[in-house]
Amino acid sequence: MSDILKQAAESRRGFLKATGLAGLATIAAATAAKSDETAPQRTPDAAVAAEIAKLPRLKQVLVDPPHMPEHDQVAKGGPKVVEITLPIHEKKVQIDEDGTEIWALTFNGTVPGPMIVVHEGDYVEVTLQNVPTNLMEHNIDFHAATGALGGGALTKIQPGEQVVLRWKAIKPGVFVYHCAPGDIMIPYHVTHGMNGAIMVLPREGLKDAEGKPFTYDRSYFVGEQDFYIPRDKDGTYRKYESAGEDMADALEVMRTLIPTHEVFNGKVGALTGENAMKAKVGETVMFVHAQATRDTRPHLIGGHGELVWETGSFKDQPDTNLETWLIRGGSAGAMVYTFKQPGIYAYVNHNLIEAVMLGATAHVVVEGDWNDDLMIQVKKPGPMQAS
Ligand SMILES: [Cu+2]
Repeated sequence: MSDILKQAAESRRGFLKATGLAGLATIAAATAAKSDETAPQRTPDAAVAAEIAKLPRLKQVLVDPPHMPEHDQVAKGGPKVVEITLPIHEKKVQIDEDGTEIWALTFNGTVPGPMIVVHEGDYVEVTLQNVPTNLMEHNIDFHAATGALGGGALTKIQPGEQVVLRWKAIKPGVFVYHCAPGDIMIPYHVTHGMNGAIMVLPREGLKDAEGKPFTYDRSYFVGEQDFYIPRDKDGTYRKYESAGEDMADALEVMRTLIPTHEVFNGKVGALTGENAMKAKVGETVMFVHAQATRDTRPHLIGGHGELVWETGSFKDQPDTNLETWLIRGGSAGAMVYTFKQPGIYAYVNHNLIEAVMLGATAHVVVEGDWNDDLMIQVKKPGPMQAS
C-alpha cells in the first residue's frame, strides 16, 4: 500500500472512531458484502473485449451545471467508447445567502454532479476517483446502466482509490446517477449532493410529437437538491468541522422527510440574477431536470413545456404544451421550449412553498423583440372607473 493510501485509510479509521460511526460502517460493510454477490468475480469475455477494443474512443470534457458538455445531437459514425473521469470531492459549501453550510459529497465538485451526454449504443467508460483527502467510501449507481446495481456493486472505492467501469447505453433518455454505498449511507450521501444525470440521445437525434426530427439551440441541466440541515436549540443552522460529522443530527432531520432547503444547482440563487440561464427569442432550448430522491414539478412561468419527456424515456412520444410536469423522485425528465417573448422567465418547482421559501427557483433571461400579438398591456394601471 502506498503512503498516501495508508494515510487515507488511517484518516478514515480515525474519522469513524471520532464520530462513533463504527456501527454504521459495519452495517455498510455487511450491505457491501451482499451487493458484491450480485457481481461475482469472473473471467472477462475475450470476444466482447476484442469487439469493444476496435471502437473509436472519445474523452468527454465535463462542465459545471447548468451547462452540458459539447455534444452532437445526431451521432456521427458508429458507437464509441466515451471516456469520463469523475473525481469525488467532499467539500464544505454554502447553500443560501445566510451562509448556511453543508459538507457536501460531490461528483466533480458540484451539486448536482456534471451532465454526461452519449448516444444509444455508445459505451460509457468512467474512471471514478475517491480523492485521498476524502474520509468516506463512495461509489456510483447509473440508472441508465444494466446490472450490478447500476454499477454500484463494482465501484465501491476508499479514499485514495480509483476504479474503472464500462457499461453500454442501451436505453435512450435522461437518467439520474448517484452514490449508493449501502444502507443508511445511501440517503445520507444523496441528500448531501451526490447525484447527477446522463442524457442518452437516440443516434438519429430527437423527434417531436409528430415524429419529425428537430434540434435544440441550447441545453441546460437543472439538478434539484433537497437538503436537511440540523439546527441548534435556538433554531440556527449548525456548522461542522468535517464531512460526516453531521451524521447523527442530519439523519434525525432526514427522518422528518421535510427538507430545510430545496434548491436548484446546489444553492439558493445558483440560477438567478447574474447566474440566470440565457436564451434568445426564437431559440429552442432543452431543459433536463433531475431529482434523485423527491418528486418535483417543474413549471416555466410565462411559457410552456412544448415537448416533455416526463419520465425521461426518449423511446416514448413526448407530451405537448404542458403547464407543469412531474419529475418522479429518482428520475430525470426533459423539456423543450421555443422562446417567443423576451424578458425574465422564472423556472420553478411549482410547489410554490418550495420555490419561494425553500429555494427552488431559477431564471431564464431571454433577449429579443416583444410580440404584441401574443400579449399587450392595453391600459396602464389607473383609478377604477364606474362601468
Ligand atoms: Cu458517496
